[in-house]
Amino acid sequence: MNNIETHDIQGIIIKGYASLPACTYLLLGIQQPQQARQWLKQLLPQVTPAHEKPAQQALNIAFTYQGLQALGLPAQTLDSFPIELEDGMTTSHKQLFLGDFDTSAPEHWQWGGPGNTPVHVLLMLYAIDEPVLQTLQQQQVQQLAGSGMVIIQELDTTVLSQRKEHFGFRDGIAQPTIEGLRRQDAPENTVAPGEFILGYPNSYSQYPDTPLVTESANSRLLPEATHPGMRDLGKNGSYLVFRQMEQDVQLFWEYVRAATAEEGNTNADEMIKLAAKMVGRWPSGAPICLAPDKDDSSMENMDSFAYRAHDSTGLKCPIGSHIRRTNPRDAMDADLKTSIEVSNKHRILRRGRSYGKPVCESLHPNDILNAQNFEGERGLHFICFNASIARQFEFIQNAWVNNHKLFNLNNERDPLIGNNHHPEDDYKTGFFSTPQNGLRKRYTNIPSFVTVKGGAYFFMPGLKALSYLSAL
Ligand code: N7H
Repeated sequence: MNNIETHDIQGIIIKGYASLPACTYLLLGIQQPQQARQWLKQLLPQVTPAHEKPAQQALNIAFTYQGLQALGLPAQTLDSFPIELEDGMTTSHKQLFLGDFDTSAPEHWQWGGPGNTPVHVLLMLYAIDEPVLQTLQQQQVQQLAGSGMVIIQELDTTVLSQRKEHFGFRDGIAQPTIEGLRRQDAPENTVAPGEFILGYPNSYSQYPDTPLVTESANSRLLPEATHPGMRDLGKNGSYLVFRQMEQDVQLFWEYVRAATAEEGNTNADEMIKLAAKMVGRWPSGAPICLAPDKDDSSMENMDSFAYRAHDSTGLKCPIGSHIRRTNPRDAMDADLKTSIEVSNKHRILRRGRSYGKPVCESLHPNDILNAQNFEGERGLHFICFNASIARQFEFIQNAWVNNHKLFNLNNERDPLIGNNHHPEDDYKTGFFSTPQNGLRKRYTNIPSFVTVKGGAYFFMPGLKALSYLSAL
């Protein structure tokens, strides 16, 4: 079994901090490298490692490529990071790859876009409640004053009832279990640690590529690399993907209401069923392939299911639904074992939080539709970890979410988060089909329910690597 060094891994990679519901993200820029390194040095004891179970608060930190550069990391080391980190999310190639067009185009972003102040550091603050968070945030803001750093944005988050996100669906249920940690899970959901944490074998039984530094007095605290004379800066680190995604809750529920209305009258059951088919789970969280007819809250945390045996054609959970696209499990076009192996080479650890005021407290679909006030921005600060941004997050986004021919579907993208504004398309709305016994039913003119408002790729170093960076 792998000896996973949880004392050197930052906590948020391995834990979701469910017991710390209050959270804020600070986006920072480095102005004075020397002072910034000094700031980082005094921050080190406050960084939460993964072996701790923080009762009151937690703090984690990550850097963009430009941030590592601004901190003073030598070019040779910067060159050993993957090209995805250097390119970021906003080159024209990445725009095509991720599907960020029209209102989601990087030129409209609130942060991380070409017209915004470059983001260097992401400081993640978690607390047991709002007052503790406020104190932690104030302390951090004070420590940042005169530190050679500038606060670019403070991104707040919101706790929604019953672990729901703004559309009204329970979230954060399906997560891969990291092999070698104490939690046991079914083999098909147990994934090699090197898929998420650098320095451990991945699903190919290989060590992920890792950034390297030359041997020096400072780098001697880092583990030896396989290359002679080099040290491993990546060990116990991970890559963090951040996308701020605004959700148009009214547009979503109005669409499914109108699409299922009978002679102009709302059919609440059919409306919720169509929404659940788009997600692949009912609002309670119950997987629609196990509860095909109606919601069943006794299955709200159920994640032990697959598609091939009971739902190979998508009669229950449509092939184009959000969860079937983002993790096809055993339903890839291959034998069962290979299918699970292939799906598991594209898993991510999701760690995001919602932001903005909910349209209503209960987040029940009927209450959402009757809500009085839809003003204001709300959405998901989507955050995930992976050891290869290209093979994991970008693959999911490009080859599955935005692939309009996935599994022989025709002109369909992810109904929730797919981008329907691809410049090569002559249609600017989406399609979604629900297979039926007989003819499939095809929904048309699906607008974009989600708009990307910001984003960046970050490297979250291990604790020893943080210490090395602070002494550059
Ligand atoms: Fe998704 N949603 O609220 O509808 N997602 N997601 N996601 N997502 C999932 O299983 C949602 C986004 C994945 O293993 C659920 O925990 C929303 C991006 C993956 O079965 C719900 C947004 C990407 C899974 C949502 C959003 C993914 C998943 C079901 C943006 C990656 C697990 C609850 C605003 C590119 C699939 C659960 C599995 C589940 C929603 C974004 C990926 C309810 C609103 C950008 C891998």
